[in-house]
Amino acid sequence: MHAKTIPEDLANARAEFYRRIGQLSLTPLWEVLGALVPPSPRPTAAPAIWRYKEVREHVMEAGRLITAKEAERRVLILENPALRGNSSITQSLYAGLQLILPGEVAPAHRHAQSALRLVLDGEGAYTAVDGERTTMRRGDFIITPSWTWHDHGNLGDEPVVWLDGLDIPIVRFFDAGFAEHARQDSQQALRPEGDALLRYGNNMVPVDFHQTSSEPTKVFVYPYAKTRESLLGISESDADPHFGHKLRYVNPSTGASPMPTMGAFAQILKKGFETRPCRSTDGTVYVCLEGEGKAAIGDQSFDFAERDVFVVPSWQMLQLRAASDTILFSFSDRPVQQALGLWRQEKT
Ligand code: GTQ
Repeated sequence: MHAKTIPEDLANARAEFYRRIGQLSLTPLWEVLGALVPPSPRPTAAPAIWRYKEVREHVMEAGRLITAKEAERRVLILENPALRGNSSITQSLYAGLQLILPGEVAPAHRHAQSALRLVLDGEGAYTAVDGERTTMRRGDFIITPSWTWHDHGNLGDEPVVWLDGLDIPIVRFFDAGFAEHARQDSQQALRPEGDALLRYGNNMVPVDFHQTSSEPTKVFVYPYAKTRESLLGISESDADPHFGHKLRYVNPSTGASPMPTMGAFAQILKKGFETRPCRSTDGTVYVCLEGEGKAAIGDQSFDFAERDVFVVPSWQMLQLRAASDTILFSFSDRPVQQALGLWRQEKT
């Protein structure tokens, strides 16, 4: 409600009324309506960037202070500076940098929360999902859908770091979180590496396999080599003024997002390209996989380089400029908002 001047005795009567009804856990809507039903989104999340060259040494220091097994997951959470203490990068999403050292195992567990990984640094690690391993290569996009068993390990000789994206705040919002530890740290291999891609990832699926659009894909790895091939292959054609060349990852058997709660995207911006400003209601986490550039987010501006992570809160105008050929990965809660009829985008 707008602050109007009202007679003092009326103001006192109201205040006394609020106090009295407060004892019955009642509160007047008219004092909060404007904040509850704003004319446009007012995200509490702030634009922010985590520069890999600054955070890497701290991720490595965590590796000297705690083992992957003791930590269960050795992760430094990327906490939005305006949401400290919430383990959130946006209102609905969690992100973190996970480290696994040579010889280590992050023991098998499963949970209601869905996770995605984007491999940033190092070689030789694997993730196993429901009995199948996949080698983690830089830029690979790997998913562990809700309630799938997953463990990570490092068979190589260098530290491996990836970005985790989870729907932790969404599941927390619904108070719908469950989790379980497996009896064994590493899952028994039920299928050879590559099996899921062969069965579900080659524009074919098993003959009697059908899914609804809310089911996650069985394709749990989207190799960067394929993503890159597509982006580079189309990059000489006309660019979209707002997105450059931008593709979304799909569940190939439904066309929906790989998992129901998080959508993921990859785009290429050629050297010197500047996108026109655009905003959408899905707060989005970006990762620079190749190249470098500048991201203008609302009234702030960030220079980004390879492996940097930055966050664009809901309804903040985003304008990207590529200083060299640049490939960006991004993820958001877009499929949730679309399923609920809430998602909006504005191009200017
Ligand atoms: O790899 O299973 O960053 O369970 C947070 C929670 C990673 C994981 C996170 C998790 C994981």
